[in-house]
Amino acid sequence: MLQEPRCGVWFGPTPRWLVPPMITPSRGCTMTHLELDISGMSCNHCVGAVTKALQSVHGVVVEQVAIGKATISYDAEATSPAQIALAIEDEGFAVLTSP
Ligand SMILES: [Cu+2]
Repeated sequence: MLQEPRCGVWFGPTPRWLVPPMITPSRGCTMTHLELDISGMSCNHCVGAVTKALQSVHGVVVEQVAIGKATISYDAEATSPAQIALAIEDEGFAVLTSP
């Protein structure tokens, strides 16, 4: 039986709205939009750290990261909001919105 590429692990053509080289959802994959309010961010270094933390989470597509805020989409089959928050907290920031 032919296996469908799992959500979040398929590296295909990058949609215009994504910053390459991001993971793009596979066909039939449902991505959930998520906005996070993050405390402890004060400069571009923090933006970079949060971006890197989010990118390290399997199944996450980073849309935009700014000071105090991150906008992402995630594949609910690959990860969860709790895992995403944990990755940010590992970098020393706090997630204010609990989805
Ligand atoms: Cu900073």
